[in-house]
Amino acid sequence: SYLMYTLTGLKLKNPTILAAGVLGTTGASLCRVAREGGAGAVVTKSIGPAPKTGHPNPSMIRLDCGFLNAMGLPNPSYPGFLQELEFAKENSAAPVIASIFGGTPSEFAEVAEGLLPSKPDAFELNVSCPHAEGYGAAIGSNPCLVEAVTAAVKDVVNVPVWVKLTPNVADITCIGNAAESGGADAVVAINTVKGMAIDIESGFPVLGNRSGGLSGKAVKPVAIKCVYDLYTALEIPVIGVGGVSSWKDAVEMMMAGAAAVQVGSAVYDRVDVFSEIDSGIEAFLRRKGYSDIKKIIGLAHEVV
Ligand code: RRO
Repeated sequence: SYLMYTLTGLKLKNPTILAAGVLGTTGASLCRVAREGGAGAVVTKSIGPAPKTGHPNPSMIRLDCGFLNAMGLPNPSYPGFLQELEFAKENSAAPVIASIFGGTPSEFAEVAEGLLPSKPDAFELNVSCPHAEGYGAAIGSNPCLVEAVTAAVKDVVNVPVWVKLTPNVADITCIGNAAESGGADAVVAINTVKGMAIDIESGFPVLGNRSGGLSGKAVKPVAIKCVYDLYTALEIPVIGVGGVSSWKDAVEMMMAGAAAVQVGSAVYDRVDVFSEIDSGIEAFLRRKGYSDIKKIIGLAHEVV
């Protein structure tokens, strides 16, 4: 098929991947996204070193332009997730990537090692949650820490390691370079954009945590710019994520430089968004006379 290719050593049947967080908390839902949804790969909800209940409700709000969330990294910790990951690995129609987080390089390594028995196809290091005291952007905005976290995980695993970046920094390419120096096999851009919404009748911020991360349509141009800049700055592949809900969005992200695209918010409206995007990309390639998908990756950089 037009869409098959290899990404950081993983064979994918298409370039559309389930983003971390969305429908990624159980093995069964990951499998559903792979089979019914048609995703080329699936990423889990981020898993950490200790169980966390997350932030108080409401923790996710639908806005006109996307979603605002402050889930607060709810997860059962790596021992509690092993069975789910194992189920996903045994039954998924596509590669399964374990998203992990920690507060230090050694905690990241501990979580990665702890999940290895379930044989994830790759790891995605979440150094970019915008509202996670000590866990998220505190690490992801510090190049030295990003390099150390990446190197610590690379040291203990033999599968590809992707590093998910935050857009809430002055220059995302510095952080991307740090991940590459640490040995990352790919970067993923972007995690959510810091945001807030206030209910004017009560005067209260709408999220239980007051502020959180914005995703969906509103963030697509931010993601496109980040991917475009990272494509120029790095040698490793850039995986694009942020506001993709149609094949046109996916093609745009790939032209910016994305080697593959992740879909998050749009999955809440329809799990088969992956198949829909893939058919659209395939028809576009055919119409434009491109023999395979690699022809459009970074195309926007060639136009003078
Ligand atoms: O769980 C969350 O609140 C969360 C995470 Br870990 C993340 O990486 N990004 C996000 O928007 N929310």
